[in-house]
Amino acid sequence: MNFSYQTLDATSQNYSHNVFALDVLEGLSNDPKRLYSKYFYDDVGSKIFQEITELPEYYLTNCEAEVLETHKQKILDSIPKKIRLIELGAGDGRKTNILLRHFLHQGLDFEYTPVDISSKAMQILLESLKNKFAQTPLQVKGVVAEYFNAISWLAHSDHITNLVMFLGSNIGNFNLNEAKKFLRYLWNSLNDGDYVLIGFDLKKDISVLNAAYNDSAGVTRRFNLNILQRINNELQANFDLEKFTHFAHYNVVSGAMESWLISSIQQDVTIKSIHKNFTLKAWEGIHTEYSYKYTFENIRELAHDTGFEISNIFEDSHGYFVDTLWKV
Ligand code: AVJ
Repeated sequence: MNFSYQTLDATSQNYSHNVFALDVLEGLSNDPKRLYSKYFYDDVGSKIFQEITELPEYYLTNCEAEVLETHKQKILDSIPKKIRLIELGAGDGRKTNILLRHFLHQGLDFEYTPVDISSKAMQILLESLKNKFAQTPLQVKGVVAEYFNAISWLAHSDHITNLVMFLGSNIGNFNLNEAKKFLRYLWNSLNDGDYVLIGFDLKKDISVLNAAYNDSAGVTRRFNLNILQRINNELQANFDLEKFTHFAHYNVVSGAMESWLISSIQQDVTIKSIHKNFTLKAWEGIHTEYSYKYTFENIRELAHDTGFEISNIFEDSHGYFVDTLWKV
């Protein structure tokens, strides 16, 4: 058993701090105002997201766990006996444990490389893996980085077949163009014969979608508001969080759940670290997230347009969620 992690340079404190400030400046200057959803995942936000995955309304995590549990052997049968398992946006690794345990049990020769944007989340993940896999030969080499940086870093590696996992419908945060850009970049960084396992949340009954992003315990509201708290903390701003409403709805045209924070009053916000003031009008919204939903046809088109070949589609019993195995 061997566990370690490294932080890629580009995510080091100073650099990411400036980029955060610039992205906030650009986003709040936009009409409508917007913030990038990747900024949800500071240490606090990663923890709140983990709470979301345990909500009864947030079906995605349980459905995907069911998919992985049901199809773990088929996934294993589809890949070589020696691989490197890379997971983008690993989070707390709860679903991945299903595969790790099965792969170890069946004697797959592999090393696990979780990638996450939050170093705290990475530390917690390594701790939990240490506890769960103490008696096993599991090798873990984590990377704290954003997706694109991680991919270009991983491109340097060779010889061994990669299986890149991008689970949980993380891809849903990208619009179609961003998803294509990301997948082409991934395709180009990988080698012939490498695999990608991607989770997609399927288009479904709107009431199921709405409930998942408007949970009754208000955890998603806290998750959404945390992005403003983060700006208050890190960029010395003064958003009045109490005066914001969490609003999430399905956009039929784009096929995405959209999350907004809507100010119920006019607010003059000062962001000291970038010397900027912004005015939010009463009932003005800040867009914070897209969670795109897919049909099978959307998925086939996406794979086709980015160079991949779909080798398998694994669906849960509700028809809510799929994990799809793609080949380079
Ligand atoms: C982690 C991006 C898959 O979009 O469903 C959960 C994040 N946002 N509730 C999603 C999220 C609100 C989640 N992903």
